[in-house]
Amino acid sequence: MMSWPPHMAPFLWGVATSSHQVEGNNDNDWTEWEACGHVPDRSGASCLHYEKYNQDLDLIAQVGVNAYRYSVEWSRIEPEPGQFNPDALDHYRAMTESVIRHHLEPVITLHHFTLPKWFARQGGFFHPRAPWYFERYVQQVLATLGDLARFYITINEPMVYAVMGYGTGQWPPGHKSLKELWQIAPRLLACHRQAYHQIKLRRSDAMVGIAHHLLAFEPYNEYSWLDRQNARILHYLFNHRFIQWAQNTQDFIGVNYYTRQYARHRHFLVPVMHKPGHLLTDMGWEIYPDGLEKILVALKRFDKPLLITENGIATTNDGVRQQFLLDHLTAVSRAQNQGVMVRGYFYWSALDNFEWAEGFRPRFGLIRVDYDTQQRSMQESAALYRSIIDSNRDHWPLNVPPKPEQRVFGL
Ligand code: IFM
Repeated sequence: MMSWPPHMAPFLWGVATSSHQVEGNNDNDWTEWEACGHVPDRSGASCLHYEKYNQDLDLIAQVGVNAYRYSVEWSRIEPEPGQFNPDALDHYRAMTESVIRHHLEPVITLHHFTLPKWFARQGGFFHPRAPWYFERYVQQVLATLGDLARFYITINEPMVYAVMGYGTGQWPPGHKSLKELWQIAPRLLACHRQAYHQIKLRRSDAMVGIAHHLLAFEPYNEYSWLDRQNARILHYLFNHRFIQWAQNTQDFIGVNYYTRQYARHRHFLVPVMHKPGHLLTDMGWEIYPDGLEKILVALKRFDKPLLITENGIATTNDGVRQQFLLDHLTAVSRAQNQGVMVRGYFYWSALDNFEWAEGFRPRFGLIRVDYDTQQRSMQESAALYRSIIDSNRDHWPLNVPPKPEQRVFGL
């Protein structure tokens, strides 16, 4: 098994964002999609993180984390094919230097859903030369950031990208095609592999992985054999298949976990979001911490270090967020007690941000953003996160749950 770098902090405690969701003023396939009225809001200025990153990093450092996961925006770096924008590259270098000055380990995502318009117009990842285009872009990023950053996530949530863009058509390019849904995943894998080797070539000690969105699939009716089989198939196709394919080109497995969905044989391969009566987030997702433990334990078979690259909740009730954080970290600690090698946890998200087809309504941030004034304010959950981190810096496995009487949440 690939060992974790010994010079690393024992556990990466982090927060995460992605370029298009926070930067503001991007110009990519998503801004085109927004302009066509497919989604309720346009990302517009968003959080102006592109300009305000120093101020945001001051706040992020106050949360007590030792790592920051963010993405670099391909459309800024390569606005026209083969033309690399030195200003954008300088920007990400300056930002990464600032991340390090704030005593944060940079964890850099190379593709987080958005594409340069020229690449999208040529078919995006379906272009026959897509792996080569992606590799050329990654080369530029590594030439700029390779000496500063060790951790890279090549692709964020390949299966979500496939389903939303080519299955349900809710995201660009808006296709609803079973054939394309089936074919896009191997294309993404080819790009990942090419990027993986390119990164290793430039920095042999780099830690490279993919951030996978993993859902806790369970049978709608646990007494139905057909529902149980349907759940197993979904679990394989959505959760494990890509990980298995990438087994030899991943130094860690990135886990983005949010919720459970139910498999029903009457809706083959189309899961039901939740059952009546469940406590839901502002995304309409069930809160299900046990699912995280199950997902982590099921990943033991891949024998790789795990980074929880995203876990968080959209809510305007910060008490619920605090409970969510505690319950999910407790689930992580239960998984660790079963021998699962979790090496980091990143809360999604550092800041409130542009939530794709849901626009600005869902509030995921530990730091609240007033979009009219661009004022930031720390949520109380940020202080709770800090206290958990402070008491677990060198603790293995995590010792998360405070005594029950200390739990005060506005539920
Ligand atoms: O906001 C997204 C993020 O871009 C990818 N993972 C899930 C988050 C919440 O939906």
